[in-house]
Amino acid sequence: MSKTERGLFEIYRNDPERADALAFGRRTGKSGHQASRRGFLKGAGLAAMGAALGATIPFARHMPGGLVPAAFASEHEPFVIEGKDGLRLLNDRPLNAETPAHLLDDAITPNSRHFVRNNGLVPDAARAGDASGWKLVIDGEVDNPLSLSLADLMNKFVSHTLALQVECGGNGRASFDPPAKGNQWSTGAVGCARWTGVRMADVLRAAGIRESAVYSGCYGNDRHLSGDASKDVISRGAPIWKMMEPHTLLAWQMNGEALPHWHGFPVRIVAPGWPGSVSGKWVRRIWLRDQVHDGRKMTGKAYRTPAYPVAPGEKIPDEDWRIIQAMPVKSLITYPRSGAALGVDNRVMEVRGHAWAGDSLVARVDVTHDFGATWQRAELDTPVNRYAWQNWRARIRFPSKGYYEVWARATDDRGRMQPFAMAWNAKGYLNNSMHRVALRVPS
Ligand SMILES: Nc1nc2c(c(=O)[nH]1)N[C@H]1C(S)=C(S)[C@@H](COP(=O)(O)O)O[C@H]1N2
Ligand SMILES: [Mo]
Repeated sequence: MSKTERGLFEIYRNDPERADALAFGRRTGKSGHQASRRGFLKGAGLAAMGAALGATIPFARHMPGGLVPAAFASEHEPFVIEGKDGLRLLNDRPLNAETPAHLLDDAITPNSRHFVRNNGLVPDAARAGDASGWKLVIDGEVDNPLSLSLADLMNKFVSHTLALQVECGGNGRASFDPPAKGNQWSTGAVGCARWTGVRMADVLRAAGIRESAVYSGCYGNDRHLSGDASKDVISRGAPIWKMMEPHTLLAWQMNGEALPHWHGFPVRIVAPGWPGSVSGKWVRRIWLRDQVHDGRKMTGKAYRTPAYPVAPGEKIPDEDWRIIQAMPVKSLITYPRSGAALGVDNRVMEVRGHAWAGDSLVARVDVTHDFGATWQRAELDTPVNRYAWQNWRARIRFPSKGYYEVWARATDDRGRMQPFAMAWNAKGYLNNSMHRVALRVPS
């Protein structure tokens, strides 16, 4: 499985025949059909697109030029990943796997469906489920450095259970045009599990956090891909105020079970609403710093975006890169599954999903079934607790048979809204463009 798989948009532009083969490629190969599908976006036009979709497009007049129908997003074969169900594998070493949108339909993401983003290799003790040798050190800008066992964490502090959403900073990277290098996450590097643990703030206070502490630095027990034990895999952190928020946890349970080895057994940080990379797994040390942490993947361009919008290829001076903090407002359609057909006598359908907004609240979600010409407000739930994603649903009436797309667009409580297409950035972070699903209404 290649890391450099490109977005369909770019492939369509450069090589429409290959794009068609990718989008339609069926291993059984019905060659008669393939011929009529070739490069239709290059000129064969609407009739060919309708033929390829197997339905006419009632709202074709609203379709933006060059739009690649969501029905063409390639279907990947699910791989078998221990403890996981139906995830799409991006990489096996390190393991990177995302969840197809329709498998994220649950209000709380089950362990078997939570995405995995590893930068290195799972520690052996985690794989064996052995916490006996595990310690967490809190040091740096503290009066009273601590070394805690799992039993210390469980017994000396009050535990809390919260539903918290974690999203990789690179989620959505696959739909950047031109493509951005890195794992080609489509929409599935996000989840909202119930995490049990202690407040990071309680532990930092017990360590006698000093006024001089401004930033955290996290170190984990995972192993560098090179096998070199002196190399850190990743060591990120956040301003102290984020660590002191009551929703930032040191968690040892995920949905009522010990943390699965993929997710940081025995203990991980959960710093919700920020790039997932701040939620350090297999944590062994939290170093409080009197400056911005400069560990691996904190410096340079890692998890940073330019301070202003840039054109592809533009050079950005080093001092103009900013560390990503809260993730942007976003939504996902988890039902129906893209590509679904409605029942024969049924032109009304409930569409539903989740929405979240970094450290803000989602204020509204709107849906469209006519390529954005008209919008309908969805019913939106409040979160079960702060930093949980919010569920929404809408009933859509489709006026006639044909091909439709449903798009969802969330707006946060500061008026920030998801764009149709996100401005490009070199590292492919923060893509919160609207999620689209393809639907067919039969005659
Ligand atoms: N020690 C360690 N912590 C880590 C990582 C890692 O590779 N090593 N990956 C980070 C990244 S980039 C993300 S998006 C989240 C993913 O968490 P998950 O695998 O539990 O979904 O873990 C973060 N914590
Ligand atoms: Mo990530």
